[in-house]
Amino acid sequence: MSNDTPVGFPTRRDFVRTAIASAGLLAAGGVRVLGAPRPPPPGTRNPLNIPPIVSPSNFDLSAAPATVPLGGGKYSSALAYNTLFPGPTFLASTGNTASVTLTNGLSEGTTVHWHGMVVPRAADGHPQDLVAPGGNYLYQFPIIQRACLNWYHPHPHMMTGEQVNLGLAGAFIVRDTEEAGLGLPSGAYEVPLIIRDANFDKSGNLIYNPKTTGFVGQYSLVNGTLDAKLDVDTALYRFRVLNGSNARIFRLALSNGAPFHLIGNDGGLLASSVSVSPIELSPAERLDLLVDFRGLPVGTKVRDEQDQRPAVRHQPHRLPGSDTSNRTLALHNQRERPAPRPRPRRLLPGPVAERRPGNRLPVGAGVEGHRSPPGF
Ligand SMILES: [Cu+2]
Repeated sequence: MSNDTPVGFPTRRDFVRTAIASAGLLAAGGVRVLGAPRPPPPGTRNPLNIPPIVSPSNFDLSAAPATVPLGGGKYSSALAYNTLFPGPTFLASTGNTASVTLTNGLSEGTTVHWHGMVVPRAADGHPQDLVAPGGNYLYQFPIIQRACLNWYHPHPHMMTGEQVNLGLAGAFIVRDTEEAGLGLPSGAYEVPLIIRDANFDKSGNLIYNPKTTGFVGQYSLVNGTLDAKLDVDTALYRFRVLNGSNARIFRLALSNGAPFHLIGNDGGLLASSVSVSPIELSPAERLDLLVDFRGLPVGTKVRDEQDQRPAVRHQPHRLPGSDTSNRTLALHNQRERPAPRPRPRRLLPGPVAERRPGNRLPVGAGVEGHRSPPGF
């Protein structure tokens, strides 16, 4: 599919959309699951799923098979946390305590690993702490780290890739006073984007069919939505982006050439914002991006292009036959509204996070996201 494929949405308010590739799949019983082998016509975009936000304080989390909506009346079997795909977004602040009880409704063992979180060993969901089918496990830990987008997913031995790929993943947002003082976009102006690839069987159900180099899917999902869209206002937006793929690197850019304003990564807020385009995102990595629609006339269409680069973790390289020009997201500025709050004084450009003695900026949480402090 060409990056230049015209995308007109004359009757639609606008959005973030995912252009999904080409092949058509049919569900059992004749229910159409995926689109025909052409760009979907105008008006068929699916509203971007935004997972519900929950507190991790005394929360019951189930992992079990479920049937989940992909948008547009299409459904897939999946493995899901609390029947949601992705799972609910945990939101907590530094100083809170997480108490999450997992109930394993799968037919195999699982754990919950808190990727990027600083947790005690017993709460980290290590493979040796496997929770048997039908079993429960209480993950309890104080939140002792900076504001950051983290995520949670299974980590059982030899089954992690499949369980994550089939749907078990969700976001975990940590807030702190440092972040609160910046006046960043919030509420509807702070949007999680969990981007991943996917493959489907002939019935339209998610399948995990990895090669020796990892799993590479033909389709893109954003927050579990195929061909997603999101209305945006003439405002500053904060996109919390996670690459939830197994082996695919995403390369993101705005089609009008405007840069992203990168304000954070796996380690939380950066010391200063950085204007960058394109930007690459490897599996499990996170980006904290500001996109400014305030200077664009209403009706301006800005696509978020993607260049999907399959890669082997630790050894990024392109694979033969890979799709390297697949459009993923499109942003269409449609609604004239004032920004929710004044332009953050210290952003665009300028310092983001305070540099304080002893407050080193951790860049990356480690490849596997384990950051348990010594003796913890
Ligand atoms: Cu992880």
